[in-house]
Amino acid sequence: MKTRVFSGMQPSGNLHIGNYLGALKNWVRIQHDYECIFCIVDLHAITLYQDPAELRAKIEEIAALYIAAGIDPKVCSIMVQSAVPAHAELAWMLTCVTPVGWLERMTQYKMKAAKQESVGDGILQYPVLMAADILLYQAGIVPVGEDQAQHLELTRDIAQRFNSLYGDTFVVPGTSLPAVGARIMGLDDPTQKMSKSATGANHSVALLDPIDKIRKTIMRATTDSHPAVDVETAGAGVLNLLSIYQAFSNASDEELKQRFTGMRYGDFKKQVAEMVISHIEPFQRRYREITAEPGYLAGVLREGAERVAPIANATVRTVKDRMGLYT
Ligand code: ATP
Ligand code: LTN
Repeated sequence: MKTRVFSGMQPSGNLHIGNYLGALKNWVRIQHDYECIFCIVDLHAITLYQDPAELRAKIEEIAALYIAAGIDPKVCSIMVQSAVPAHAELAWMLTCVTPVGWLERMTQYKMKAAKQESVGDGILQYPVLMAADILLYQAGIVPVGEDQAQHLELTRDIAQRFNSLYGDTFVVPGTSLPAVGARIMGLDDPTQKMSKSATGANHSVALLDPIDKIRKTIMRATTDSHPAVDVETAGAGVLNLLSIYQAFSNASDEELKQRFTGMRYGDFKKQVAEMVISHIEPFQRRYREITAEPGYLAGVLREGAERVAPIANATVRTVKDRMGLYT
């Protein structure tokens, strides 16, 4: 049997080049080597308030972007988390074996909680639901960006704790981070991770941004006070642009050095912008084709859920049995 891969994104904003380079690009690369399930994690998105109409539209938008970026729905299962109730069911059972201290230690929880006056329980439970997503399918590989590495360690801890309490039940999954692009930083502030929920006008390049806007955002990216590129001494802003160029082009470190050393920032940024645009333009073309076909996405998502639900239901049945619940 092929190793199973599971990963997902929240339909909570506009997918950006960080999401693409940190995760989606890797999914496309490995889709033929494993049995892949790519999820749109709407139950995670509602841990922060989402406008219902916008959320519904975003779910199909993300599915269309997965396909536009190169995921083949005939080869992989593309599905919406809330369409398979086993995700929420297993999350409760895992909650009951998870010490609250493990959850309170999560960096992302601490950051999100610090921004809120009243902290919803969903923010704390978020990584348990993520563990359920993965363990439900006995996934061996989880390709994500670096910000999710801590949540995956927690997933392994939860799986091991369950296995030691109730007997071997779950595959303990591994993390798969890309060598370049695992953590793309904000273009307006290279000390902050590029994020869907950040609001600054020049923060990110979204996959559906107009081409002109992409060019402008990259040309305005924060750099440093040096006049020209020096790969050895570059500050965070220039390093971020170099990573973006390298991740899109698959250029080696040596090629990058030769191409850019001594180049003035304006010319350098132009080349980065053109590299990004040369990849994003075809995504946008395919996105328009996919969304113009009535009923196509709904069909892909229905089929995806139908394909994976039996796997998820079988795991829930085993877990209930192991825990002594009524089956
Ligand atoms: P939000 O800001 O709403 O939390 P996000 O931009 O972090 O959203 P997610 O849906 O949480 O996006 O993440 C989807 C995938 O993209 C995950 O695998 C995550 O690790 C990856 N990812 C997110 N941001 C980046 C980034 N800046 N660089 C590389 N990978 C990223
Ligand atoms: N928390 C992840 C999204 C996510 C996920 C998953 C990723 C939810 N469930 C399972 C991999 C596997 C994030 O990127 N914010």
